[in-house]
Amino acid sequence: MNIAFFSDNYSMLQSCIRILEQKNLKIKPTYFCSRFSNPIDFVDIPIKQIDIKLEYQNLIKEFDIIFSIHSKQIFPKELVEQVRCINLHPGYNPINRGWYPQVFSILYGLETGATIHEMDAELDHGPIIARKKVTQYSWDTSLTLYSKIVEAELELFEETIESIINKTYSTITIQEEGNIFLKKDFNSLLEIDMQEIATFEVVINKLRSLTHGKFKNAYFVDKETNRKVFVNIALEPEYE
Ligand code: 0FX
Repeated sequence: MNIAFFSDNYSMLQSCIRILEQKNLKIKPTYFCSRFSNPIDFVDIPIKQIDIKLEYQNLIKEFDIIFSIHSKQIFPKELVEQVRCINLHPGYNPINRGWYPQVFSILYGLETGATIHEMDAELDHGPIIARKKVTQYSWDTSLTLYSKIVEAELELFEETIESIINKTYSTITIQEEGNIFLKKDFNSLLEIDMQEIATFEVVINKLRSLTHGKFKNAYFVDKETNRKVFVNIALEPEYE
């Protein structure tokens, strides 16, 4: 069986490949990334950069299943209608479809988790094969929540991969459309308006939603020098 894996996230793809190897499945995998990635960053994974919009007709001929493992490309309607395309999403569909789901979950107090689903022409949409919620705490930041979500995604991948290959799974379809968050929604959060009045709860939630390791997300502009000053928050619950 010819299976394509589209990814723009090296560590996610590497973890999925490890799972495939452990299961010793009879598949012929091919790896693709988008122009948003540099194939060199995929180190040991032989990956080819392609534009899915230009190549989808060849993909239809060549592959039985196509996986999106954090691929930054939009899959064309013709492709998802003619080949079984499966998306591994770092959000709990349909609550947080789209970009950086955990950021918006923290910000708006939404549940989150991971979903593996058949793709249709809409973003992070289509019959759900399996989904898993992840527990959130008031001290989670984007990074700590994201790490738990990735773990849940890999568990889902491991639990469902055989049934996906053998097409023995069942799906559920959710009627509600849920929420979609886009990259521009994330970008619009980054500049802090120093004159805005808010409760500590709102401020702390906003800062923890934008605190993700070394990423420079939230910032204010220093009045004197006009330089951006990046802001992260450190949170530590007491021992139980
Ligand atoms: O690969 P990925 O984890 O996922 C993203 C989207 O969230 C997902 O919905 C989509 N299907 C996929 C194609 O792209 O994204 P990443 O590796 O670029 O970022 C991982 C996390 O890092 C993100 O959830 C938030 C954080 N981050 C990332 C960047 C680039 C930041 O906080 N700031 C940033 O500038």
